[in-house]
Amino acid sequence: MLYQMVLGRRFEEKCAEVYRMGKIGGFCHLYIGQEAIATGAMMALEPSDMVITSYRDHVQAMVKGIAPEAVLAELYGKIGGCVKGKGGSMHMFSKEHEFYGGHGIVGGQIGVGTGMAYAAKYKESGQVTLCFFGEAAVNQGIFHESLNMAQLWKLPVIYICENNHYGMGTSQERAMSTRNIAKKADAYEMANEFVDGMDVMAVRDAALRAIERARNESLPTLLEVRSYRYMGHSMSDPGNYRTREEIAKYQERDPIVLFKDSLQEAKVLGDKDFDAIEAKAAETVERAVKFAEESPFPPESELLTDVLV
Ligand SMILES: Cc1ncc(C[n+]2csc(CCOP(=O)(O)OP(=O)(O)O)c2C)c(N)n1
Repeated sequence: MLYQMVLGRRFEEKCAEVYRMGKIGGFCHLYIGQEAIATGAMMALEPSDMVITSYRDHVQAMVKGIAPEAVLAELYGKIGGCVKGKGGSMHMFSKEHEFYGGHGIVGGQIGVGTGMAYAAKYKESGQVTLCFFGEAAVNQGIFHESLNMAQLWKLPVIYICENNHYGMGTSQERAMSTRNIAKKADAYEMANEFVDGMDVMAVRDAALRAIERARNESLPTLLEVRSYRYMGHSMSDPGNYRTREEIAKYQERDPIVLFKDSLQEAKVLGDKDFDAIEAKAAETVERAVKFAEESPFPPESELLTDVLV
């Protein structure tokens, strides 16, 4: 889990670097600060379980098993990308890895994820669905419609609200009448939990409880996982709506540092082990950059394949 978080962080730092060099075009939303959520929740899944998320999807895609090379090449718009360079940053996808996007419409994936869980139940496949979204998506009607149906139809789905406190430049306080998102599930008599998103083990434990409920009882759960994004909403956001002090306050509880310290305290991780993790992550990122740089752009013949027209 520590390696996955470090890889996610170093990968996205590289994304920011190459974005500024003009290698990546269009939107690019980074996950830096939130790594413990994808890592803790998704590493508790079976490989056959399904995941769907929003546009902040690079780290989720890698934790689900999509190669960093394929994620970075996708960001570059190259043919070696996981969707042949046609999706870009917001639309990572791999049926092979049971990873169903990457969605740009805020909250849109909540309805699709609920449908995926319905399909799994109908087909008796035994798969659990993890559906990630931000706190701003909770104000969308589809969140409420989906939770109602999931509880009514007893669907094996886990809704993970990644509460990073801001929807673009709007703070949660300015947009939502209540602070407590987990409790919204009470309206549907759905199990719910509040989770510290800076603590990867707390996320994993809560995810395991929800996964067991989904797999063994076919019941949904809403997890509100509180975290913070260190970067702007996207690469084009200078983030003037929050202070340096506020960012620094959250960085004091950085999820990677917290987990590393707890492993060192428990004497299961030495300094050299951590250096080896950093070195492996750096090497993996460099390999991904080389692959993305060398991968060609899609040929013209690809223009109309895999595209709904
Ligand atoms: C239906 C819809 N409305 C508005 C937007 C514009 N928009 C893009 S991201 C965003 C903020 C979403 O914030 P949140 O759901 O909390 O996720 P986060 O970006 O914090 O991960 C908005 C309003 C959109 N993409 N879709």
